[in-house]
Amino acid sequence: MTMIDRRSLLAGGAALLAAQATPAATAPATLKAAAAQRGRRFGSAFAWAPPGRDAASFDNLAYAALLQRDCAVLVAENQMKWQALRPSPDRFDFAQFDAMVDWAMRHGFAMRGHTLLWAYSKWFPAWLNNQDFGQRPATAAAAILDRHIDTVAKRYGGKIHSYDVVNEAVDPDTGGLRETSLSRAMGGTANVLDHAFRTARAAAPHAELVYNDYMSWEDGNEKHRAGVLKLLEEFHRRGTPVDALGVQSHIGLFQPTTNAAAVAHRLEPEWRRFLDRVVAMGYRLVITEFDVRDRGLPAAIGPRDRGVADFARAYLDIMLSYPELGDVLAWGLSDRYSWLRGFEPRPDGAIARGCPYDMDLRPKPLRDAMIAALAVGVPTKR
Ligand code: 9MR
Repeated sequence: MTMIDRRSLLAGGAALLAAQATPAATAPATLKAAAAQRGRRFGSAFAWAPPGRDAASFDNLAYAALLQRDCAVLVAENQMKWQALRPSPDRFDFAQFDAMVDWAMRHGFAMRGHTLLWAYSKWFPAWLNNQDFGQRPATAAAAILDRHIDTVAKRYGGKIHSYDVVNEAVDPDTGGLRETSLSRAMGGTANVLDHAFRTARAAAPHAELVYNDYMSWEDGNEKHRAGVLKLLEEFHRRGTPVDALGVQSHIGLFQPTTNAAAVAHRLEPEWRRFLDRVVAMGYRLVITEFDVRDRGLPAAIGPRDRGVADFARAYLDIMLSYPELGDVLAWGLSDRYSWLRGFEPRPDGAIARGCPYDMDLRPKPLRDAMIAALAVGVPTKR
C-alpha cells in the first residue's frame, strides 16, 4: 500500500468515525433542508393580516422567521379562494393575495395556489350559490367558471407552479360528487370539474394541476377514499388533465389511545392499497395541508406531543416511501394560529397541538419527527 492510499484510507476512516460519533451533526437542521435532501420542497400555509396583527402572516416577524427557516414553498390559507377574490360576480379583489405572492417572490419562495374551485356550496360566495344563470345556464355558468380560472391563472403565471384546481368535490358520506349551483347549471359535477381542469391547463400550461381532498387513512373514510378513486379513474378515462392527487393529510387520533404507533400500524395496509391505486393510474402525490388532530391523546403535554410525533412519523414514512410524492406542505407551522383551535376543540378544552411549533413558536417533537421522515424518504421522481 502506498503512502497516499494509506493516508486517504485513514482520512476516510476518521471521517466515518466522526460521522458515527456525532449523528446530530449530519441530521438536517430544518424541514426545508431535510426535504431538499430528497429533492422535495417543504412548505406551509400562511395568511394575510393587517400590519401589527398577531396572525400567521408574513407581516408578523416572528412567524415570517419560521417560514423563512423551514419553508421553500408557501400557500395562502384563504386568500386565493373565491370567497376572498370574488366579492361580486363582476369584481375581483386581488389586494391581499397579491401582497402575499409579492412577499413570497421577494423572499425566494415557490407558491402553490389553493384553490381555483372549492366544489362545495358551503364555501361558494353567496352570490354564486344564488346566481341566476338565465336562458342558457350551461353556457353562462361555464363562462363564470372560465373567467375566474383564466383570470387568476394568467395573473400569476409562472409565479405559481402548482394549483389545487378542484378542492373537495367528493361527498365523504356517499362517495358521490357534491352538487352546486354550477353543477346544476352545467349538467352535472363531472362537467364542472373537467371544465375547471381544462381551463386551468390552457391558462397555466406550466403548472402542476392537482385534485385536492381530505380522504384520509383513519376509520370512517372508506366511502370517501372509494369516491376519490372513482373520480380519479373517471378523470383518467376521459383524459381530464389532472397531474396529481393532493392528499390534504389532516390526520388524527380520535379514539382514546396511548399508543399512536399501534394505531398507525393498523391503518397502514389499507392506506397503502389506496395510494398504490392512485399512483398506478399515473398520478403524482402532494401533501397539501398536513397537521395532526390530537383529541384521542392524553392532555398531558409530554405524552401528547410524543403521540402526535409518533403518529406523524408513521404516516409520513408511508407517504415518503412513494417516489411519486412531490411537495409536502403543513397547514400552518404553529399551534397558535392553527384552524384546529377553532374547528375542533378538544373535549378537555386544551389547545390542539397538531403543528410543528407550539403556542409560543417553540419547536416540538413533531418537528423533529417530520425532519427525520423527510430526510430518509425515497427521492422524489419528477
Ligand atoms: O384553514 C382554513 C380556515 O381558516 C378557513 O376558515 C376555512 C374556510 O375557508 O378553510 C380552512 O382551510 C381548509 C382548506 O381550504 C381546505 N381543506 C380543509 C382546510 C381546513 O378546514
